[in-house]
Amino acid sequence: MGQFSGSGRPDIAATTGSDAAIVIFAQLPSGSFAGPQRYAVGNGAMGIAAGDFDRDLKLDVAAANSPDNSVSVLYNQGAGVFGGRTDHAVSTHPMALVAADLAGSGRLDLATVARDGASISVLYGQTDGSFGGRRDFAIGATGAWGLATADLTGNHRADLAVSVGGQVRVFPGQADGGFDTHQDYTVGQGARGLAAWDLNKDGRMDIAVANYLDDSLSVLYGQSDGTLGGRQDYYCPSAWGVATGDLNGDGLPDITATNNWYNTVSVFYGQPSGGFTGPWYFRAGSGPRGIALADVDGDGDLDMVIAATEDGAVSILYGQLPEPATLALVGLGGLAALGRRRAGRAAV
Ligand SMILES: [Ca+2]
Ligand SMILES: [Ca+2]
Ligand SMILES: [Ca+2]
Ligand SMILES: [Ca+2]
Repeated sequence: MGQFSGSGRPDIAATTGSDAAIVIFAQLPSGSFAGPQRYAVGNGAMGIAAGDFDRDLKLDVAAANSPDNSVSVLYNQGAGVFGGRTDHAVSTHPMALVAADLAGSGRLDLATVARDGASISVLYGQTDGSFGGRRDFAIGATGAWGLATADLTGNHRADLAVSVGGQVRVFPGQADGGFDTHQDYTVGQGARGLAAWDLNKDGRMDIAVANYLDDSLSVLYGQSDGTLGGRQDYYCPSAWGVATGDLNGDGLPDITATNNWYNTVSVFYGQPSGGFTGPWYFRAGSGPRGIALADVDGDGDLDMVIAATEDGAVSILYGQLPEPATLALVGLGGLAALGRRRAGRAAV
């Protein structure tokens, strides 16, 4: 199962920031959305991630509660109804959250990046579907925002990438589920969201990162020696969240980024000769931050799901439509759009 509600269509989950809740929008067979259904989590939930944590074929969800220094886990009891939350302590002021099999155990683990704790906290998936054995890994700086996971070093393990200040720091995965000393790469200032994807289709994972203070998007390409290099920068005003996918269906990965102050989304289209053209701007909600891509309406093309902080709404941009359809008022925070193709994964 890839949907929360089992309707056959992707549903949407979002954190609400100050509201100590996550919200679920369940997509109906008609394509409209029910909800939002609210579920209590800790205070100030920011990051959100989904996955089948207890492997019962029902998609579960977790949120990182920044002022509470905790992660809340909610298990899907069926048909998109979630049980009470289980909280786990993490390092100070968690921001982004990812769910992935970091330890190679076959179970999903949770990792969150702590803005003031200057560390990554990893909660390891246990055989009974719970989380435990927390380990922290030092980032070496405060102010971290974004977190992504992929095999960035080519070591056939899940690595972690963190955006902090004007850098991306990559933590190579180790055999025991731990992470090695970070490798640092300079990007633009005020790095926020980041995404890992093979953007130039050479078989190695790359990184796209939104640089809020520099009004730019940086792309770093995976190199044959396991490092990142060949940085390219693109103008992207007030860049905050990032997501990657082939939006125009030409087989080349594209990049999207929210423009927080400009109430728009930027799209950068991959070029056959390498690199990207853009930005093309599309209107989004007010103060857009989190963005995720999924084929929400099932018509074969990727749609954008955007969480906006100022008007507290989740918006969807369907395929080629120029204007987003506002769903309903919700709060702010991270965002996960979830579909069959994304079972066990989530975008934040
Ligand atoms: Ca489950
Ligand atoms: Ca690549
Ligand atoms: Ca494309
Ligand atoms: Ca679509």
